Amino acid sequence: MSQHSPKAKYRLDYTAPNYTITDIDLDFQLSAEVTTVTARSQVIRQNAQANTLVLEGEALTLISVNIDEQPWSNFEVKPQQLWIHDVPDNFTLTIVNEIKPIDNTALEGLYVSEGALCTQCEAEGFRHITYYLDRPDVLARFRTRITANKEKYPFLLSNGNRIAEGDLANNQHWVEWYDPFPKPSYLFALVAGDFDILKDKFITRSQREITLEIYVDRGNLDRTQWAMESLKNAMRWDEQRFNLEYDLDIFMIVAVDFFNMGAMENKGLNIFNSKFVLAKAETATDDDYLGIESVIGHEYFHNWTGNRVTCRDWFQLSLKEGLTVFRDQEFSADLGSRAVNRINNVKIIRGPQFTEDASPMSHPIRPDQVIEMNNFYTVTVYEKGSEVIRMLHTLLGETQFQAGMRYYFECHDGTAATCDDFIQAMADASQIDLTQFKRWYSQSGTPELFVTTTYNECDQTYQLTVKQLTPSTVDQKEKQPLHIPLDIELYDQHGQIIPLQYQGRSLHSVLDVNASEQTFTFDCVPNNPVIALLREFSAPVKLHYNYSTEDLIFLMQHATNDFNRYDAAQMLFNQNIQENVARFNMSKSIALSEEMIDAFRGILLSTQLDPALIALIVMPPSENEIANQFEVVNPDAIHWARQQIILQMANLMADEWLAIYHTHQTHDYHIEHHDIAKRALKNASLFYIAHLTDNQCAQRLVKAQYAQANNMTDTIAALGAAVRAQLSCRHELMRDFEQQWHQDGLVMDKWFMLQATNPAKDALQQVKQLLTHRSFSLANPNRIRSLIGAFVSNNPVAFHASNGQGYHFLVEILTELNQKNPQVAARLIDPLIRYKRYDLARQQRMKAALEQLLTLPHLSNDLYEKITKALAD
Ligand code: B3K
Ligand code: ZN
Repeated sequence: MSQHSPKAKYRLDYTAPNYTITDIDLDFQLSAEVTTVTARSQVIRQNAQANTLVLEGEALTLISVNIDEQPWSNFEVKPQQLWIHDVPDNFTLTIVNEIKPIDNTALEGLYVSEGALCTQCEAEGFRHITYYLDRPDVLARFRTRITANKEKYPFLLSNGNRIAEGDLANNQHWVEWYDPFPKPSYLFALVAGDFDILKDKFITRSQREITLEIYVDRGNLDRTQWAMESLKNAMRWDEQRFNLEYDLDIFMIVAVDFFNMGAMENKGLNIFNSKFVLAKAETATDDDYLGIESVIGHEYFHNWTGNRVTCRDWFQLSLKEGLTVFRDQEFSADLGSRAVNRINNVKIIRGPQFTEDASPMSHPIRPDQVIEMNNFYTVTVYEKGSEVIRMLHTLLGETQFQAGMRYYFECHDGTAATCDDFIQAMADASQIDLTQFKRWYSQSGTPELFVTTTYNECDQTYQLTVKQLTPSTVDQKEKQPLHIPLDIELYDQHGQIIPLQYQGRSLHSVLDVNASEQTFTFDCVPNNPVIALLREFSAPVKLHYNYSTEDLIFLMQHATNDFNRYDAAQMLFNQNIQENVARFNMSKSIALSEEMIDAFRGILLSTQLDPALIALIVMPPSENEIANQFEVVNPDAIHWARQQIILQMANLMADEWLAIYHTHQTHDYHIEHHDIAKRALKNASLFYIAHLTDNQCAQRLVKAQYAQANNMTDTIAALGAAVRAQLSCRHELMRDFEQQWHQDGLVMDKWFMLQATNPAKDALQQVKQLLTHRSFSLANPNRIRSLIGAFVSNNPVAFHASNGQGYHFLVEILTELNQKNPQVAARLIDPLIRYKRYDLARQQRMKAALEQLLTLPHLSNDLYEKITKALAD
């Protein structure tokens, strides 16, 4: 058994801090081996009853404690805390301590990335730098002075504005920064290193000139242009759509190779995983470019939603994350294709988010109970959180929503707020009652809507009955009805919209579903209509409605909402997959209806639809999305059914794929939607072509595209098609790619990912061998995710192989990562904690693996929380 049992914290136990800190002066004497930190804080008692100041601190060597410039000995060093007794009401606290950045493999606090020093403080990393009131509701002004070797670290950066600098003896230099905006410690940042810099400026709408700087490893300047473009677009967009202007004189982004997540919104000094900064046509795909745009936007938007208004406590994380994801999604949708963005957002909800709801980690978007905060940076808090904001937007409309945002800032700028504060501001500004809506914050799980309809020919009425039900989740047995906006549309047999009305009043297309069961009646419906339900995915729910194949095909052709067209196609795929999973279990061969093929052929050849939308419509749901429709998941059956459908669609539509492939070629590489869309459809076609029975044709086109590609999107599409379809040319292409790119970690991540998701029987063996590949390192989170993460999450057949080898492998990896990088380890374990979703034989093996992990010496809180939840279930 594990040696400790960490205690959970509960949302309802929140109490205001006993002390606060208004100002802090930080002095760093930097070196990778030992850094000395002097923190001089202005402390004020807030609670008259308190007389001991309790500070958080981890892995620190304490040197001294002074109060009002005098040595203070009345303190105790506790595990992960410093208790300072009998302190005055109002005083200057000076703490000196040492840290060892070089030993910091967890990448939390101050650590080394490729020779540079950088920080990651959210959620509780600042306590790895110095003893502090490391909680988001303590807001202080930070002054930071950094001293370091000038050759090794020519650039010394921190939050705010650079106010002074100078040279010292022994090749040392110093820089001082001051951030006038009070902030919690999690937004503190420091970077020291040698970089290339891309500089630019932005003139705000009030004519202030902002200096923009992007810092990257030397030699990478030619990959920074797009990030800068995205940053300026984000700044402009936030002014135009949200009326929000940047507030400091400088905005910096630093790209580092070693980073646990995507990026971090530190005030004025965003630190990014280099994956979300660096791009040029030869190394980055269209998706990479769009990912950069979205993450640059996301972190920039946090300046208001997160930094100017922050979270009172970590249970409120969705206050900043759900809202900021909503803002970045809208940014991407306004700049690019709204439909494509919406569909990709929905795929995350239907894939990973629904999976999380059905797992031992199920939690509301505002969790109630947390052991390790880092475990709650989840798709539920982020993506479902964003869906909740989107539903508010749907209910209020853009104008009222923006009025609510204005009011929110009016009330809470410069403070640490709660989710309830946000909803209250929205309700007050719009005068809409959001009492029931608030349940979305406290109730976990995936709501299901069961819809039935009846048409009455005599009085030309149409009735829609909606039942809602949220199945129990591990964390919460009882569920209550939610306020669900259900956006619908009715069509006559020609595809014309039938206006919604009742007794002479026209009705809004968004229905307020708020009871366990309710019926909506529409009159003047001239004939039995086809109904489009959940337009634009108006709520993060599972929808059940008995659509006929004919209706689905009709909606693919006629729905006015692009998401609905896609969704109809998904439902069609799902019907067929479910039938064929049943056939697999009876050892029968694949059966596909001809009308389904015809419907997809029609979409593929449409000249009206955006090619990017077509590319999404013709792809079956992922194996993980499919799995969410089954009580008991059979990865082999799901893989087989999906694969067979792909083979059928490839061959039955061979001529069409080839024609589309040839008519959708692009020449010069441009990052604009028109070209991205063309490439998307061309590469979807190539994917199907690779699956043709005419193997020669498949190999010829795949090899030709690989050889001729002038951009990574086309290169990786060719390589991916070869691997997915197991073409024999894949070996030579993969070898060639490796030779060309082995020195470039970010590019190699694409290659590792293909190896990891290879449908070949020996995928696991390959993955194991690649652990010693010259481009791989278990110290770099990007490499871990692209090889190991992709294998355990996106190669379900291999990971869940019935011999249990996949589980053994994960246990070995987690054993190694448990102490080295707990955050990354805890993400990798997710597929294992969901054992209840599989057959008994697999369950037993998965459970045994979890039990083995629980005996690890020094099990991290991160893994402990997930394993114990899983085993308790
Ligand atoms: N706020 C950071 C995430 C921090 C994660 C800490 N484990 C990035 C973001 O959401 O913008
Ligand atoms: Zn965020």
